Amino acid sequence: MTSQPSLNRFEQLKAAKDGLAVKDELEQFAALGWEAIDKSDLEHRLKWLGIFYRPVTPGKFMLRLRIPNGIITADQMHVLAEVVQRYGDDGSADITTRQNLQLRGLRFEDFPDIFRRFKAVGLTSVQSGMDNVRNITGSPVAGIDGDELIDTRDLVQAVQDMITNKGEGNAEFTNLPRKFNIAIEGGRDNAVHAEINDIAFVPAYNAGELGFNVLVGGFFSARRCEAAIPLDAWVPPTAAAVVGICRAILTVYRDYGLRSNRQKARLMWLIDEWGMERFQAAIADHLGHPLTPAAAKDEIDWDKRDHLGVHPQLQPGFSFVGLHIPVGRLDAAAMFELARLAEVYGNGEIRWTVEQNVILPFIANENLPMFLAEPLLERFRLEPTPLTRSLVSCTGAQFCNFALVETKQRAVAIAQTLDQRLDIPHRIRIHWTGCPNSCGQPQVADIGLMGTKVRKDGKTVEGVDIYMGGTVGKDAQLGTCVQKGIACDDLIAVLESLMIEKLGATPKAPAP
Ligand code: SRM
Ligand code: SF4
Repeated sequence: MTSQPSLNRFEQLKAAKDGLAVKDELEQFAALGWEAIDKSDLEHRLKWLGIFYRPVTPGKFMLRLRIPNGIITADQMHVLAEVVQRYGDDGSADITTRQNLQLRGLRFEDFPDIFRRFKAVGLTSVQSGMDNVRNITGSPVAGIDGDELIDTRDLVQAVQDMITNKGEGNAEFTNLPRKFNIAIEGGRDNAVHAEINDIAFVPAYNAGELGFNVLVGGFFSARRCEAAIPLDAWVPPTAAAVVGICRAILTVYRDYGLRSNRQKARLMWLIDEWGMERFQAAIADHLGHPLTPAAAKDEIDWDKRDHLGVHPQLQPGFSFVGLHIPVGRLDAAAMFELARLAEVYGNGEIRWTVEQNVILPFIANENLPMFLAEPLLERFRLEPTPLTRSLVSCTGAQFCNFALVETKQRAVAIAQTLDQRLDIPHRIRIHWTGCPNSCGQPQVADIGLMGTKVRKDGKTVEGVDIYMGGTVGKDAQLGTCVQKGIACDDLIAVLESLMIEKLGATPKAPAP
């Protein structure tokens, strides 16, 4: 590691004791009770196991999983549903903006048992928080999309296995300077938002051979948001090549990433400080061979799909069906039902999307009518109303102590109201995020709403800054802030005007 002027307090915390060390102490912590756990272990190191203490709901913990490529089996889902069910009304799960699941309401004393059950079905939550690589995203229709270029599933799994030592925890990569995101896109529509990841792989032909161009340094933070930039490197679509370059970049970042100011610790800040040439040379040095220059163009040339509804599958005679899960919130009953539907009608797979929705693949076409009549589809619809359809929301004030506003419930209520009032000719993607950390990715949305506090009638109330102009798919571009400090109570009127003036919406004709 380079010597750096002074280490920030999180670096000191990690130097005092590695985050992963709590793995061996879990049984003891559970026996003692969470109140007896040292504060720095409770609030920080437990995140290396995916366990998040929630100051908003003390004693009710959140567990963030790792779901490579967003795919789980019905057996795994069954276990997750059983875990959530234990906690009655406190238990729930959220589909995250990284194609992942977070379980809520968990009691600390149950974690040893929960982890034993996870191990039995091949689930892991290791290294999913703090200064680790987050859930690795891949094309949600990998292996079932007739237009796919590269199947990302094994590649994502191989990268996760390298980083986490097959889910057991890997001390080599548990002390990065900051969080780190990796995405592998195998389709033409950039379903994973490649450009907002620290490393992104996008399909590209190099002299007729299909592989990936590599992008680096994309990230959002309260201080700065950047789209990823080309590393000017191309790799073949093999696990060895993809894992190799991820390992090289992570090693360089781990050893040279900036550790004094935590606000400047993401990968892009190191690239800025070094310049791309020096960064590339360091990666090549680690690989032991020069980088193959990037292909002149990538193959992302479609608009982004949302996968809702029934779609013919690569495999003849089968369809995949995308169901809309309002702002990604699930309860135990819905989780059991999804597992059942996947088993009865599909091949047992359940897939999550970064839009916080679900895809059930391998539904035999002759069974579609029966499947489409299942009661769960009245709740999780194939064709929701236009604004509800493309709604994404971060956790917000219900569980997140960074939040400046409540997000999920408000997001749904406002979308439903505007859906009743407006005819929407084109999809309008609205993303809510409860604070400037941007977990809800407001910068990729047509309309992004970022929580803030505003003064109204002499009082401080919940409000938002409005972002617009985010585009996805081909030519993806980050949106920017267009209006600041709108009180949430005034938001419906402001959004209604914006949609009419700028996005082609028209008021619905009054009912006769
Ligand atoms: Fe995030 C911190 C939730 C995706 C940027 N994020 C948090 C914490 C852990 C804060 C906390 O301890 O309370 C939130 C947990 C709240 C809770 O109880 O759920 C949280 N982030 C989420 C999730 C659940 C939002 C969602 O509803 O989907 C997403 C979980 C993804 C996953 O499965 O791992 C989530 N977070 C993101 C994304 C979007 C993405 O990855 O595409 C971003 C922006 C992209 C990026 O990171 O470059 C994001 N989260 C942050 C940041 C700002 C990072 C920075 O460099 O400053 C923080 C704050 C931090 O890390 O200090 C943060
Ligand atoms: Fe919490 Fe802010 Fe992230 Fe929303 S954006 S989950 S409020 S940290």
